[in-house]
Amino acid sequence: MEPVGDRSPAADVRGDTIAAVATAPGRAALATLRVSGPATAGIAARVLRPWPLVARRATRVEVADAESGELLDDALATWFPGPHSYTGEDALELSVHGGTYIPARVLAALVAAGARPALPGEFTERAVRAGRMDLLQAEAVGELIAARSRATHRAALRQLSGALTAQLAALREGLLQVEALLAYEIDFPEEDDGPQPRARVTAAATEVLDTLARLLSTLPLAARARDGMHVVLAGAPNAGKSSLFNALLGDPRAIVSDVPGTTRDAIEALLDDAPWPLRLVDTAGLRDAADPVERLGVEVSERRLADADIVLVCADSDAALARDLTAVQQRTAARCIAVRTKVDDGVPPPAIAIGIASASVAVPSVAVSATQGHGLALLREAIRAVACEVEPEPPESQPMILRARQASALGVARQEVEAFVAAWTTEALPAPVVATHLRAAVLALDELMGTIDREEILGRVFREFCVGK
Ligand SMILES: Nc1nc2c(ncn2[C@@H]2O[C@H](COP(=O)(O)OP(=O)(O)OP(=O)(O)O)[C@@H](O)[C@H]2O)c(=O)[nH]1
Ligand SMILES: [Mg+2]
Repeated sequence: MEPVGDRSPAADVRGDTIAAVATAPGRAALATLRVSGPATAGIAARVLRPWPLVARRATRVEVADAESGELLDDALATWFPGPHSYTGEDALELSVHGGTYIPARVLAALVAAGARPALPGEFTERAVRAGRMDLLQAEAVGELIAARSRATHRAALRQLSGALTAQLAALREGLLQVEALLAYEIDFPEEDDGPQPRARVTAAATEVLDTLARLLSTLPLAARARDGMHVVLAGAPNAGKSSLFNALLGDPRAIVSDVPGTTRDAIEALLDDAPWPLRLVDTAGLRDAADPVERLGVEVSERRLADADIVLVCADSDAALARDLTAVQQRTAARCIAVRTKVDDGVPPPAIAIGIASASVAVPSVAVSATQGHGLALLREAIRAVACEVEPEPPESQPMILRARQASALGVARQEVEAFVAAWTTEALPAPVVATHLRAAVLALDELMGTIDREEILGRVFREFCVGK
């Protein structure tokens, strides 16, 4: 369900029993309700027949209103006695018929039987409190639900598996190691030729800095996974840009007509692809338009061209393609793909290679027919290949920073370690004073992992969540 604004941070410490509809409202075959807390069995006994149920096995039940005895639904119930449940508490999941009426009535019956409607993210928050998952994994659950592309889905799954947690734990361990080396320096300052010379402290701290930098460098990748690669379709009016845009999407989103200057505004759509989703942008044809509205559209096209990662330069003749490719390259630093449009018989005209080669050898070229579907798969492949060059996919083993909260905590840790290294190498301050920077870096990581300032951080993280999750 949609996130709900207000969330009292202290509410969930009460240990009462919560209930929620976990699926989105509206017409649907099924809906799921969840109950969690110490009174779950008592509440289930009042609304379900039969009860008790075999643990962790979906069982067909009747759901009834305890007060009136009215039958509400024929449903499936699964009983998860704590601690072997999502939340770590006694929990129940009900799969009822969907729509708006039945889920609302069943929730009301659960509340009448003693449950409290759950706050956004309260089930996952309880899972964190019970140690069933850590805070970063809980954030990954939020990201997983919000995922709109293969790239964000993969990144969220990686974080859910604990990859980021493991790397942060290793970082923290590294910092403790530097602290230990430093403590030795503080205790035995005179032993210059001791086993832990100053350089070892510097080297250990620099290693921590490298790991921090590697993690922080993944933040733009998360944005890329979310926003996609900007692929702008450009060219002269009537070149077939909107037709190609629609054909790539498999959906007639943009208006197509034989009147040049049909598209006036940039139209965007997200097309999921690997390694990055593609943000396709159809634009107004580039020309010196007399019509003021069309001219505005051309200005928008020029702006979109400047911001593009990849431009599909579209033209329906070889001469126009060579000319427009040059024109586009003057307006943008983006990578270009030359697209010869309206090749309905599927055979690229022999001149295409020559025309493109004279403009720029590095530009891949593809011949397509939007109406017949020829060349579309090749074009997708060409876009994918260029996208991988613009932004290579991170290795599977590299966890990504997905949220601003994570980036800012790691940023603080990096600043502190940098300040430590600067002070330590210049020997500007006594060791115990320099050591405070290391402590501050450890605290930033602890806050990130949710091991300190827990109440405030949990409140902040789960405010963004859905009810029922
Ligand atoms: N035969 C054929 N006609 C096409 C193809 N693609 C586009 N057309 C036609 O070309 C004309 C222009 O197509 P659009 O997709 O509107 O062209 P555009 O580049 O978006 O034009 P503007 O928005 O005016 O800049 C329309 O009449 C389309 O039906 C194709 O692959 N084959
Ligand atoms: Mg158009």
